Amino acid sequence: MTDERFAFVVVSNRLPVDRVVAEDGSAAWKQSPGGLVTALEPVMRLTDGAWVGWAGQPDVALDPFTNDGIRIVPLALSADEIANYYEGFSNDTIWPLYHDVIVPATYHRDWWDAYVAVNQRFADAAAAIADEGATVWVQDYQLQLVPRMLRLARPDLTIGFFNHIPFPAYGLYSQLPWRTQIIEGLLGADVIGFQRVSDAGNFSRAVRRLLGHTTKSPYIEVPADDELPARRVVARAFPISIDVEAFEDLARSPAVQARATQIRAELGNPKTVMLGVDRLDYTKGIGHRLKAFSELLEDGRLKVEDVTLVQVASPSRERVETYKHLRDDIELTVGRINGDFGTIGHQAVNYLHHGFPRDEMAALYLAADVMLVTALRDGMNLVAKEYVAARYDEDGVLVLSEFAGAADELKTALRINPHDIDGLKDAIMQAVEMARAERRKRMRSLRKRVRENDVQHWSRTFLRALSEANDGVDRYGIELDPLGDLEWTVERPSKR
Ligand code: GDG
Repeated sequence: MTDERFAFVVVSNRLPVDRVVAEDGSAAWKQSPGGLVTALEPVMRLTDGAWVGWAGQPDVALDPFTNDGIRIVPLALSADEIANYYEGFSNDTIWPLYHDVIVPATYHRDWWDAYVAVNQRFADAAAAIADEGATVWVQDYQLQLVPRMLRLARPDLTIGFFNHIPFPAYGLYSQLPWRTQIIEGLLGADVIGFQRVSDAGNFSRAVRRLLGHTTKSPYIEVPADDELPARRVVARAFPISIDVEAFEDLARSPAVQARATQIRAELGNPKTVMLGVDRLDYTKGIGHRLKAFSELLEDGRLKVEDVTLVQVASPSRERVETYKHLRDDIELTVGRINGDFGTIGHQAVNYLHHGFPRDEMAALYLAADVMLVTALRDGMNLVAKEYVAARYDEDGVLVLSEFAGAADELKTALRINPHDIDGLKDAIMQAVEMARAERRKRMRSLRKRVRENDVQHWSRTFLRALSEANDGVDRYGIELDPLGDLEWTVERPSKR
């Protein structure tokens, strides 16, 4: 390990960089372009912060190193741990349960044991490098036990937790055999952040039902137990976002604009290009979207000569059984739709099962007249916000599921219930036929909202809540100047 100490530590399952091994066996680090990295970068640089996480491959033990100004502290996981803690408990127990059991959640006691053991390792790693009085920000559902483990080891720390996925209603959550341990794990944090107000409400209800603690939003009064003193915990919504300015700059670049024109031309310049961009995940409602689209072709309300649906389905969790079945289902459906409705020269669905660079994503957003976000359940859905950020031309129509967290903010999108196929079909037609003036009006208002609540706003608000929850001191000194720009003036936390 290392004897370095840091005033600010982020802990997440995956590191913000991926270890890429070339064919000749040499390894290199590639920045993973997630919203989380963008969100935390400014504060990481100014605090000389460290990031603890797994490098994405089994049994790779590496020393800490610096990447692009951020200290990276890799944590090794064995192949067994990946199978049980990550693919098992995280992705086949918690993920389906927290997404309203769209597919059944699987409960295995040995997966739980691995989850506890690996969470303890993450907590130990963070405890070992956190300076006296440091702030540790734990990310997401793979690490829900870390806050309490960390507090037990290091009561001097200020601890935050952010849940990137939904928190389910108690009727579902109560299925979990380890429901009390998870709640107790999370309550080790000073501030627990959720995407939506309803997620924070579901969590507080679970705390009342399982532990009987007093809650008065946003506070939860946690009484003393055998190991920890009484504390007040904050649980509330902090809707995550994207780096809006960077995304818009990308979309405005001449190369991306030229590529957007080229994409439309390569599709045969149809009247309408529709787009879906998702990890290939059952939560995203890709099947519902394809069903609505194929029925519109079948009904003759859409013609294959006029409309093309581009569906980017980036590969995800390919070793988990449910995801293998999902891929087969989706690809069978796409094949059927293209077989039934395609002509020589006109493909109904342009299906792409691979990842793309960010500038290609921006070009796709610019090329798309209609963006389809039909998630059955989604913490936020950053794709919806990226589409809005890219549309500096104030054009394009966003069709947005009310089951995505983004629906709380993006009120002038065309809201849909993806289970209501007739309603979804009508919304798609409304989007295809919408007049330019109404498109502009709706997109302007979406853009205003997305600009106001960007990812810098998200991290700043969370860290301010964390400072206040602890001792009322805004130790990051995060202030808005009159123009609304961010100013970060960071003091090291006082020794306590
Ligand atoms: C989880 C929650 C929550 C996708 N394909 C490519 C690509 N992407 C990028 C998108 C977007 C991101 O990945 C996906 O973010 P989402 O929010 O849409 O969905 P999840 O991956 O499920 O994320 C979600 C999020 O965490 C943050 O808290 O919003 O609800 O489920 O940025 O653009 N990027 C590139 N190539 C691809 O092929 N470059």
